[in-house]
Amino acid sequence: VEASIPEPQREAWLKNQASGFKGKDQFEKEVVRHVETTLARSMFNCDETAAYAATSLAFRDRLVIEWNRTQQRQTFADSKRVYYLSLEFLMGRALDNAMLNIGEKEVAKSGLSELGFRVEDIIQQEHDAALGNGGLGRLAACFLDSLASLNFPAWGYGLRYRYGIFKQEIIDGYQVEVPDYWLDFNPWEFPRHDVTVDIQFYGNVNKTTDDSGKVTAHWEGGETVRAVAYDVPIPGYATPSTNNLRLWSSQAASGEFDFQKFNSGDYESSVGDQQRAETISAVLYPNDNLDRGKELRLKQQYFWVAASLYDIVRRFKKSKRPWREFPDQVAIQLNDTHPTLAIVELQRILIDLEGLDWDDAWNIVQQTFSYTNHTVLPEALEKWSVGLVQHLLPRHLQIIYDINLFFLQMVERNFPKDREMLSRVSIIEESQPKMVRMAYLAIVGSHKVNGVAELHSDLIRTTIFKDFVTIFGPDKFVNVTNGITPRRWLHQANPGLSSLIASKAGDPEHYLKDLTLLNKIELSVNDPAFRKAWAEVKLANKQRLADYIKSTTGIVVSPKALFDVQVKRIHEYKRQQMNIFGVIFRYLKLKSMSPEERKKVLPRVSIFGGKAAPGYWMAKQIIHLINSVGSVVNNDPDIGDALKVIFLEDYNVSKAEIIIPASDISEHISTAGTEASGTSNMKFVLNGGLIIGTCDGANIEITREIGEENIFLFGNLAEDVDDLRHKNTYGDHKIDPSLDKVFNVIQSGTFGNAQDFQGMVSAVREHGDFYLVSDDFHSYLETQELVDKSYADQELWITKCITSVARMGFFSSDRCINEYAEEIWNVEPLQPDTNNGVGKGE
Ligand code: NTF
Repeated sequence: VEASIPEPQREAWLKNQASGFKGKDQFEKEVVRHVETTLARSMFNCDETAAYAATSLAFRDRLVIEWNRTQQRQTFADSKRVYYLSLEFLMGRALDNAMLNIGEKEVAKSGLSELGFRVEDIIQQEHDAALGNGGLGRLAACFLDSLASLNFPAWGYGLRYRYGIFKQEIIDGYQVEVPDYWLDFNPWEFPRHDVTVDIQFYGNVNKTTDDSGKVTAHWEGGETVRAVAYDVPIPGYATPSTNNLRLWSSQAASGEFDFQKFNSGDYESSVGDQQRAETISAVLYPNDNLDRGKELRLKQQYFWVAASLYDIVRRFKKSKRPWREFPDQVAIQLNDTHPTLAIVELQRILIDLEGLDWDDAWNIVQQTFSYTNHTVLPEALEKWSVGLVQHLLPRHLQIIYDINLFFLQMVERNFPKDREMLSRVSIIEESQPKMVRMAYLAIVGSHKVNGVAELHSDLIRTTIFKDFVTIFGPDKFVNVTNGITPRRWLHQANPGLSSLIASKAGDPEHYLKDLTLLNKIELSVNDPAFRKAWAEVKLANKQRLADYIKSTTGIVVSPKALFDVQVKRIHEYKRQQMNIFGVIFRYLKLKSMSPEERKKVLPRVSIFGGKAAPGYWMAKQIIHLINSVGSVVNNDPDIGDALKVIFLEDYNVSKAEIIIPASDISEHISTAGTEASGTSNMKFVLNGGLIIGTCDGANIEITREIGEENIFLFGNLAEDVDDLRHKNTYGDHKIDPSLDKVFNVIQSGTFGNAQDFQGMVSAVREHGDFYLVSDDFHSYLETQELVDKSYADQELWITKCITSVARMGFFSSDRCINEYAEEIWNVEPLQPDTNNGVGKGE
């Protein structure tokens, strides 16, 4: 590209190259310039919103320059790229992260202070980018941070929802959903009105035969919707590498409304097409671990997948390489089954549009894709009715049938004796109506399938995907245990702890890039000064949360109390109901004590947070019970500080950054075998909190790393769950006596109308207790008592915390991304110093 520009012009460009601010003075100059010109304001009316806008724009200028250079470098190197396809990216705020990753937070702090602002206040002006539900979307965001920090050439592809996950308000103890319109001012995205793809839906398929007898399918007619690219720069930490997240927005293909209708006076329907097209990317589906099979969701999936593949293929074709080299240039990771149609779409492009033979095309497809499974819950495994796919994507359904046919023929050849295997593994479920099993399609079309923690990967190999291990062999199924970015989840969320760690583990630029260096702090575990500083950091973080609780709920909690936190999506399998039943049990115990006895107990603050999917009735009931218990307990004069119950509304990424560093103990108490990994468990331990949890997901590997003396494990094991469920339904289901007591109190109306909570009680008492709340309750209460006892010995507690943090290095998402790169993608980083002649000019 560069060589084609004549020398004199080239010189003029290079001489005038943009550079962004350097140092505090230039930073201030840029902020003032943006206030005065971009925002058309002045020092007399620059409020915090305007200061946030100007600061972001100054940082954005810096980002864009490195972003352009990185993209040029990657284009020039033409090496293999990773494409991470995810329907969710739960990014949270960008400004603080940009400051830290670029390494200019101190400059911003002193610059803003000279202009009359506190950097903390300015950061808080930003609206979270909440394009995700929970762990799956946040994992995608952590991966983007690691990919850029490790200099991998990688793009994320997603949807630019106009409304992210709803905002939660708690009114009279009930969840109320409020739309999250977050795009009012978003300096972090760049609309690319020149990067568009027209996406087809509906229509029909015609086949033609040429002279040689070759049959070609043509997908014709139907509706067209335009995808417009919006790009978001993703800065790496302590590296100039800045990757791209491309989010697609939908609009009417004509770009305008129907003039004919408009001119004939039919104003309302004239904008109909436009509105229908815009609906596709309008809103994120608010379900976590649940598949609802709605047509609009399938439209979202195809819209996003088709636009992304078109983009990827367009980039590949520029290199003029033969098609067989496609998998050497492109690795596509499917984040859950949501983008599985990409497998079908690439096959369609190769055979229908590029004229490849089926087998050659299919080889390319399989080598290109890999699939991550994030759940074994049957209600979350995606299936689409054949009728719906046929209607919306007629050509794709034909290809799915062909994929299935060739796959089943192979299975039949290799396993002729197992006739039932065919119906078990068929991509088409022969139900009424027939369904396309997306996970099976994803497995068949990928070269690797991974689970997200060891237990989970074992479970998918031995249960839901067992037959596929037999068919494809065990090497196709691998484990990559999840990780979290220590930049956001330690350095940014907990600056106090980060600098204390840095005093032992070396500067942040070092240990945040190689988190195993944390083990150095274990040498100081007995150093009194270090321990004292450690306790002070925790207390300050708890004070910060106590202030936040006071300002949002009006409730005063003591930072000296034990902070017990459960923040995550509300779900029966995550068992917030067990937690609140435990809180009620504690309350009853306190009530039965004499005032003197009560004074001796260790005060506890039970903190909850999390959203319920709007249609998830039981989850909403759980929220209601937590709030109802809170209003009784918090206002009971007998109880005082001994117990407080707090529900923090609208839990999201930026609130997590305040809550997590303040926890003493956090709860990760899913029924064994249901939580694929969990990632907040890692965040809590990394921030010097201990955890109480079941033998589930990544809890098991956390235990292995930090030592079982440093974690409070309880409850039945995954291998016993089936038998227990069977016993609960068909055998003698005796409720745990303590739980029975709790239920009786709920039913007596102590926490308001007993009818309101009947569903939660009868799920356990009468409907088989599917989540084993009663089976685990005794062990849960005992372990909570052990937590109290352990906390009373502060010296031992701090030892446990320091030791645990020291041993958490494994859970960096950098480790995780390196495993994907090596075992699944076969890609290498592109070092920013290997400039290849582009991007120079300093
Ligand atoms: C979630 N899965 C799991 O429930 C979590 O345990 C896990 O930590 C995250 O994925 C990230 O791997 C889902 O949200 C889904 F969609 F698969 F149900």
